[in-house]
Amino acid sequence: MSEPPLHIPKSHPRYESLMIREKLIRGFREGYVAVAGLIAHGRGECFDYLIGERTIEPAERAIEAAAAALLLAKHPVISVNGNVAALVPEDVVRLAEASGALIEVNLFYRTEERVRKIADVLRRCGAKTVLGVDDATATIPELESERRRVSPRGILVADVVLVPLEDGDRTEALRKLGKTVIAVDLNPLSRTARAASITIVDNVVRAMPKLVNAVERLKGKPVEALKQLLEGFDNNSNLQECVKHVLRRLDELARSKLTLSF
Ligand code: PTJ
Repeated sequence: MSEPPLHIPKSHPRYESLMIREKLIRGFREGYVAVAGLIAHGRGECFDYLIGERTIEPAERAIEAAAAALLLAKHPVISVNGNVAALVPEDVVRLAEASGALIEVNLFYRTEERVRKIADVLRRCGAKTVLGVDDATATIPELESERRRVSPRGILVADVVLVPLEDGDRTEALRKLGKTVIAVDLNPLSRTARAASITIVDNVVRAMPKLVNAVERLKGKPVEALKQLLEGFDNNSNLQECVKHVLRRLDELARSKLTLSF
């Protein structure tokens, strides 16, 4: 905790990845990223290495379907936790504006202090309304974790919920309530990835700006075209494609020279 913030030279070969880490460390020091959020990020980084640290084609297709789902929704909600607030707060606000979704803070390791700090981060990025702060008075049935506390104006009545970076239990509970759940998760094998209606297997830092662009691009399209996009998407085969991508990539890597030359 007493370490000074790291100065990362731009020439560092892993500059971008280290900068992302720094955002989470700063959020942790400022008291709104959970300790487990740092562990979760490490797991995410590992899967990002496996997919090649880029948005793969199945993820592009999931982003299109997710944009269509958000635009077709009557009451879309973007759920924000500590990691999302540290990594992509501006994109959350842009996506809410572009899609008409409400923003709600919903935490696994819920403390009122963290909730308030996350709401402040979002407000500083331009969010006008942040639910789940003083109004997390409703509960999601069958869910025992702190994530069960939701806003009666937000997740409780939402038909589509975007849960970037999630732990699996709530996704399952939301699906059981008949909601469409969009997840962003680098691990195609996680419970969240497998329980969601649409899983974007990508890093949230790449996926969120792409999702904003897709919503802006698809906004003027006729409802029928959006429905077709959504109905043509199959999450199971999309996840299979993601796993096949990793298999192919590892197979190619296993046949190539892995050591670096200097
Ligand atoms: O802020 P809180 O209290 O709500 O807590 C948030 C965490 C993330 C700690 C909580 O939801 C949690 O414990 O999540 P898990 O169960 O560790 O799951 C996180 C998932 O996100 C894992 O499958 C990771 O692979 C994945 N992940 C981590 N970083 C990224 C990611 N997916 C996309 N982009 C990332 N940057």
